[in-house]
Amino acid sequence: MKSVKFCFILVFIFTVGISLAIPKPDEKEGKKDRTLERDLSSKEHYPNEEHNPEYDHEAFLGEEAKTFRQLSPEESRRRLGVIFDKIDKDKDGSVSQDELKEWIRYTQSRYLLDDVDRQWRSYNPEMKDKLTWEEYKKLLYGFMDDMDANDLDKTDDGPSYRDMLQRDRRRWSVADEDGDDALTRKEFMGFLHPEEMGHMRDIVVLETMEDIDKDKDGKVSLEEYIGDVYRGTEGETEPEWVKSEREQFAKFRDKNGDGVMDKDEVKDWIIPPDFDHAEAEAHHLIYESDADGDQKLTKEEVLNKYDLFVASQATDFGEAFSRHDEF
Ligand SMILES: [Ca+2]
Ligand SMILES: [Ca+2]
Ligand SMILES: [Ca+2]
Ligand SMILES: [Ca+2]
Repeated sequence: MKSVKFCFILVFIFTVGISLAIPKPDEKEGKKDRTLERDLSSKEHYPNEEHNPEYDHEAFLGEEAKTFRQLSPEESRRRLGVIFDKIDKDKDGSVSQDELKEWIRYTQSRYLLDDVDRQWRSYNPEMKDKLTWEEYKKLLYGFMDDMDANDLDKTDDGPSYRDMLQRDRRRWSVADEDGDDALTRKEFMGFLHPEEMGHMRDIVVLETMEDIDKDKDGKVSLEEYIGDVYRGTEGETEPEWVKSEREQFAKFRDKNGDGVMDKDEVKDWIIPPDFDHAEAEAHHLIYESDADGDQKLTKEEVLNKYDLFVASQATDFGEAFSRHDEF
């Protein structure tokens, strides 16, 4: 009985714990991406130099992009028209780059807030004002009480349970702005999404350093940098993307050219200071659809390019017309 419970808890830890509490690098075809500036989509915008429409759909609609994939072109366009009116905040009949940028930001923050909401409910089902460290620890790490000390320190190539607990503890303390050892929902958001909160960024850099800096000299060498994303087997030729990562390191990551990345260089890498994804995406969408070149989009211009903004199912009409949710 005990082992069944233990297995369950392990599964819980691995699915909930690791995916929620510990920052999980995105996997792109086996390649980790540690950049924490939140991308607008889990899809790459230009995979193999070709434009990926799904990137734009997710940037523009967030989670709702999935719903649009089920719609007929007619219904997809109709809903896009409704969205256009929402984006046009000043109601002048056209969408400016700023209005579009604000919309994309709103889409992204809605996704974030939904995620925090979901997790807050699951850790705090009674919806109390605060979640204490003891409550959180019991829920996520309570199983450790029954474990053998040796197992707690087992690393199998990743952090041990004890490491994970200590790391969570430290992150919790930084997220706990008023120092009462309990997190409000807002503080909990910083704990879950540290990349979103200015005061959490140093801890994100520190955690990343700890992951990558295997020899613990406080610097990330080229070997450590590559080792984080790629482990070649003996005799295997290095894939192209690993070669290009090596060049990236020399050209962009190691800014002062001393052969290693220090803490500031790691910070510039994972939290790029001046790239505004929402701005870039708004610019891209206008560039692609602004037929008369006045830097603003009319509803007609948007609808003419509806497949750039939203997806639709090209052929299946019948099913789509039976849907009447939320619009
Ligand atoms: Ca407008
Ligand atoms: Ca607090
Ligand atoms: Ca090192
Ligand atoms: Ca350097």
